[in-house]
Amino acid sequence: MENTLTSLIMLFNNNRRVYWLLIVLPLLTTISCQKQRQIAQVTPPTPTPAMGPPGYPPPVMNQPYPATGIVVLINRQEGWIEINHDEIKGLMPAMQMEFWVKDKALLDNAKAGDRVDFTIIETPKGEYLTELRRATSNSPSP
Ligand SMILES: [Cu+2]
Repeated sequence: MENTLTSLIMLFNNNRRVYWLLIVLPLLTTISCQKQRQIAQVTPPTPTPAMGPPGYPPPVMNQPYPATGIVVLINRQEGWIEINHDEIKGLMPAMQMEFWVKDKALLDNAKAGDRVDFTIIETPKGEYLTELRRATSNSPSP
């Protein structure tokens, strides 16, 4: 074990490429995951991974994560909403992505272009949006 550690440290010291790999590989994985998500829009939520994105802890199951963002697209028929969201503290950095909603009626609370407050819950079966409302503050009034 200690030998492995020592050789790892040596590798780090001697080879700056390893740093690159450590930085670039997770980034690439994240990007390709996002692409897959966009292509496979009709697939139900994938199980929540045990690990969070780079720099984030593993998601806590069944804990509500409050979030904010701007609605990009709503698919009432399939029951998902695409949101350009700000950082969700403790869960993920800012990005544009789709969320499956627990209840399709939630989708009547907003339309594309709205700034929204919403809540995300992680379950072993996937990630769901459980609350959605138009933001009261910071919203450019129409
Ligand atoms: Cu996200």
